[in-house]
Parts: sequence; structure tokens; C-alpha cells
Amino acid sequence: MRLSPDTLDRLPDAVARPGYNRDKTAIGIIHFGIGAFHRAHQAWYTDACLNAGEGGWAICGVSMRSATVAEQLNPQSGLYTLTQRSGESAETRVIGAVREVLVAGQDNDAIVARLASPDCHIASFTVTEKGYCRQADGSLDFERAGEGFYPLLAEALAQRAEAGLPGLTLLSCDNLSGNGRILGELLRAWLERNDAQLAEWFARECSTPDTMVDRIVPASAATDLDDLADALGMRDEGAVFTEPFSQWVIEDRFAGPRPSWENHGAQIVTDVTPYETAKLRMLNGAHSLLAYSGLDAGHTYVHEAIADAELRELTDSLMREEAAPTITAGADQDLSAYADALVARFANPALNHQLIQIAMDGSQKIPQRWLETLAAHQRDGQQCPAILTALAAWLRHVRGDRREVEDPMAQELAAAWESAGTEGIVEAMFGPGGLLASHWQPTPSDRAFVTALL
Ligand code: CS2
Repeated sequence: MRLSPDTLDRLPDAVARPGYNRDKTAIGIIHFGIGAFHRAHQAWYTDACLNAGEGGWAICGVSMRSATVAEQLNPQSGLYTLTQRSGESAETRVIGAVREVLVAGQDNDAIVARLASPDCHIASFTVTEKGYCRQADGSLDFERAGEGFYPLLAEALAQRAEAGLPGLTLLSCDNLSGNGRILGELLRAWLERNDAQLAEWFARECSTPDTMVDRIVPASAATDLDDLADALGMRDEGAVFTEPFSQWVIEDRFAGPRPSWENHGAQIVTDVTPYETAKLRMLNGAHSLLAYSGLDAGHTYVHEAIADAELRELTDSLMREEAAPTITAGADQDLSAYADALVARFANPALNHQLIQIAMDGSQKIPQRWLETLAAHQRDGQQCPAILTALAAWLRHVRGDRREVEDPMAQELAAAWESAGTEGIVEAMFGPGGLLASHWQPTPSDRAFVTALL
């Protein structure tokens, strides 16, 4: 037996289900990148709005890379369960917000039609850092962008402009600093190259608010799905597993209507920056440290790495001594309490969050997680030993001689190692003109510190 509208009433009583008429709910949101994170985060908030009686906010998910999610969710009419896990306790509910999953490259006409429909008000994104197709200098890589969401969005916006429909709110929910501003600038560059008039319409009628999203959602493991099937008495191929904690901070800059996410825990604010900076530099910065240094030390999961005294100390230094002092906290932010809470979340043994998952795509993550912190301290002439230690672990990781490197720049990174060698690699990566050149320029002492660890 499999989860679907027909089998919903055979679930155990303890499993909550959608209390609204799914068939009558119009699709108001098109979401690009419908992985586990979206299902456990934005779709969960939206489901709460639908349960509270708000109409018009069903989600059409777009899978950017493969048909797998479509195969998991479409036979279930978009239904899936979300299980919150902490220690020994687990709580499962059915989420009904996702109506259908379309596949980019396969269902392009349908995706454009959903976006161009008068019912649609929001296009949202969790396409990961690399999905924005930025070059090292931050500008749009037009060639790669042509394979991504840009042409679909451009076509749909052109149809909306032509039909005299209102613009859309484009909501980036990825871990980039200034994610909304970045999305706005890149899309504008794409439109300007192809249709200057449409670029003007976009600037006038659409908006791209910044957001900070936070919930730890490991990829669902086959054993999780099997155990869940035993507990539910039916299979759910689209199930997601996450922690109880969730946070969503959204800049109050919408082009049109939106769900009342703030009634269900989201924060709508005038400036997302302090939340986003703290999250990227502390949570994600620590995550990447645990990933590379933890793999090096032979660990598999985040909860194992944080239980390792040496790594715990490095994580504490990175968060409290290196990242926190670079953040101008908002009135309601206590960065020391934030660091305590993060360590407790990392220690959750029920999540089985794989370090190798976090280690993916380091070239896209490191700039906003580590390099901005390094640059801020460099201005005061200070060194960041914890981040430099993590940086050395990342460099060893991308040398590629231990395990396969999953990174869009894997080839360039390996080639840099090949030509620069141990003595030159720090400069080849981070020096002027380097692959990841940034506001942080390694000093001779930084270089010596990292090189000694390679
Ligand atoms: C992680 C994030 O995979 C990664 O790079 O650091 O996905 C992290 O789990 C989320 O940002 C938590 O909100």
C-alpha cells in the first residue's frame, strides 16, 4: 500500500492530515528545486496556512535535475509525510500543500503556463548555491544559466507582461548572503541581454525579497523510508525527516499577495541581513568545518563530529570568537545563546545528517560561510585559526585523492592542485586572480598556517 488521497484514512490516528479541500486549492506558488529542504520548510509553513483556511496557495514543485522527485510524489498526488525527530521522539504528519511536481527540461510548457497563470503570485527557489549560475566574480554565467530556471522565468514573465497581469514575488530561499538581491540582479542581467523592455517591466512589477531559511533536513535514507513504512502500514516514497526547530525570516517586500506565513512562525521583517549573516557564518560556517575536518577524522555524521572534543572546540572558536564578532546583531539576537542552541541541534542523534552531504559544492559555499568572516578580521589585522584549520581540511578534500569531490568546480580545483602543489595552493585558490579570490587576501602568516596543515 502507498500513501495517496485514497489511503489517507488508513493511516494511524496519531498522524495528522490536511484539513482542507486540496482539489479546490488553486496553485499560487511555483517552487523551483523541490528537494527535501523545501518539503520540510516552506511547504510545511504553507500547509499550516492552508489548514488555517487560507485558499489559493497550493504549490507546483519543479524538479531541476531529475525526474526522481516527480516519481516519488506524483503517484501520491503530491502527498508526503514530514517526521520531526529529536532523541527518541518522532512526530509524523501528512503535508498536502504540494499539488504536483513538474520536471525542468521535460515539462517546460506546463511550468511556464503555471507561472503565467493569474492564480500564481509567487515563484520560490531552493536550487542550491550553484543553481544561480554565478561566475567567481558574482556575474551571471550566461551559458549555464541557459540550462537553469532563467529562460523559463523569462518566458513566463513575458507572457504576464503581454497579458497585462501583475508581476510576481521571486523568493530565493538559498544560503547566499543577500539571496533576493542576488536573484534580482542575475535575472535582470539575463532579461537585459534578451529583452530590455521586459527587464524594465520586471524591475517595476516584480520583487525579490531577501530571506533567511533554517531547518536541518538530511537527505532521506532508504532505511528511514523502510522504518516509516513499518510504522505507517504503507509506503511513502516522498517522506522527509527533520528536526523540530525551524526558522524563516523574510523581508517585507512582496509584489502581490502572499500566505500569512507569520501566523505559523515565520518572521516578516524590514531587514533580513543580521539573521542571514549570523546563520551563514555561524550555523553554515560551523557545518562546513565539521564536514571537512570531521570526514578527515573518520566521522560520518554531524552528531559524531560535534561529540569529538577537538572538533567541538574548533566549532566553538569558529562561532564565538571568529564569526560572532563580525555580526552586527539585531535587538532580538543573542549570538552566544544562538551558538549554544546550534551545538545542541548539531548533537541531535536522531537526524543522522551525513558530513559528506554538507561537504558537497564547497566552492559555492565557502565564500559566504568563511571568507567574509576572514575578510572582516583581516581589516583589524587578526587571524582566524579555526577557519584556517577548516580551510586546510577543505583544500585537502578537493585535492581529490581521498574520495570523489562533488563540486561544480571539481576539475578546476584538481587542476589548481596539480599545477600549484602544496606550497602554492593557498595563493592559487585565494590570492589575486585565484579561483576563489575574494575580499580576503591571505597574509604570509595565513599562508604558512594553512600550508603547514596540508
Ligand atoms: C548545510 C545546510 O548542506 C549544507 O551545506 O550546511 O543545508 C544546512 O543544513 C541548512 O542550511 C540548515 O538550515
